[in-house]
Amino acid sequence: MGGTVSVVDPAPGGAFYDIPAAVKDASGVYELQVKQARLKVNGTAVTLLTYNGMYPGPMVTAAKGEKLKVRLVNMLPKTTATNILGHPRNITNLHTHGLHVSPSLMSDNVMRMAAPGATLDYEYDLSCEEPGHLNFYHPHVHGTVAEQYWGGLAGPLVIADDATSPLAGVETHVMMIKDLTIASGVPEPYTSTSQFMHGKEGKLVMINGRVNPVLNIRPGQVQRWQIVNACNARYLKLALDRHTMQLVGTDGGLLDRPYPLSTIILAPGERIDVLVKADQGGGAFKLLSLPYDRGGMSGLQQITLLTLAYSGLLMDDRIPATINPQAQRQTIDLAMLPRKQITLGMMMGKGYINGISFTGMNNCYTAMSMVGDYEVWEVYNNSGMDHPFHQHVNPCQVLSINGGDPGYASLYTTAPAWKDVVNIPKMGSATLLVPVRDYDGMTMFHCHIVEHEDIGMMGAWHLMSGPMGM
Ligand SMILES: [Cu+2]
Repeated sequence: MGGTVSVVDPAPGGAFYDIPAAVKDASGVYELQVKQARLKVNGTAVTLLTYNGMYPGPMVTAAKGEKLKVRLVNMLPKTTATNILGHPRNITNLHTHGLHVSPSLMSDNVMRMAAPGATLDYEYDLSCEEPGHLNFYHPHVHGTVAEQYWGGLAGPLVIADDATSPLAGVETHVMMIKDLTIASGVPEPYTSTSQFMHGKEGKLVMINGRVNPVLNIRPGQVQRWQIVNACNARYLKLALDRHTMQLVGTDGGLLDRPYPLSTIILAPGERIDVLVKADQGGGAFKLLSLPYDRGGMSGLQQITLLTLAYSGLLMDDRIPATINPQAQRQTIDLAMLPRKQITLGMMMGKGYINGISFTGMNNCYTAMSMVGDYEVWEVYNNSGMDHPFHQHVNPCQVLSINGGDPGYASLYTTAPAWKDVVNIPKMGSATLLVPVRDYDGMTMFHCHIVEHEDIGMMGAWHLMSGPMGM
């Protein structure tokens, strides 16, 4: 849209809220109960969809090599109601966004669904995961993702650091950034297909469910912030007043070293892991989301997300020079690799991938890949709006981006970053190197403006093992 920037600068709120850890039961299972809960958000009572009555959901932590077990209990009321897209309400499931795990059976299998009253047991083999990797969980039932996610269903999922990691002792805060508009005590309902075309952006933009919380930092201290953009459609362009953010991790895990940045774009579904050093002596500083034109209809906003307040005794923390020496850009001859062209489109209230609007696994564009191959994916955006392209199971590295923000393109085409969400700029494109590793089965890729996923901007991805596989 462009034009005038509106400034959203709420007064500093209460103390920063760290999301409580989920608790395992006696058999080592995390139980996530999906239920409605009446909560106060920014002083207003609202009935949200929650995991265990919490907004955002509790923090699930696990370690590389573990078997992570989650029991999802759907305690939403039984209903015959459908949403305006015609999909039955209150059916849900769990997607572990970012985990490199099997898409089959009891693992990250988004084809399973739980009706109200039903339970789904999940078990994830984390042998191929990355230490220090920031992920999150949310529902993935086609046609109702946007409403359930907007209604509150999302929580962090963190893979623990190695004990020897230079980040292991650093004070760490997980930040789920999520927006919401409250209307008559509920999340503002979807009333038109144009809301699915634009994607909802909320009037409240919150960190861990709080408006402009105050986070204390000691002068000279280094803190680690693990940040998730869990908004439906809102792009964030983060900047911390008078401070440099040192990027140490992205969607797929930790980088080789810190990358100093004054601003960084975080599209819906993307994550970053940053170090912040309190090197300004004293004072209070705003974490802002700067205006970003994604081509939607929401206009340009500058939003104060958090206030960083210096307090306490002086420290002399250092930013580590190296973080994860294993992180590398893949150097592979691209000439012989299989190539795929994937074109994202929008028309008349529907989203498309290669001309097909997803309505089910038997009616969608299906990409087929051999486990063990590296592939080059050319992803094109034929619309006037940015789309954050998300693929399950296998993260990629970005080879090139045409269009959009030059800083975003230069960062992700040079750093050894693994990505499961890549912003494809309006009328632009990106080329991705996709290793198809470890797991066969059926999974998906889609736009992570979740409204676009619900109206069909999703495809199936058949990971096949065979003579060349595994
Ligand atoms: Cu989209």
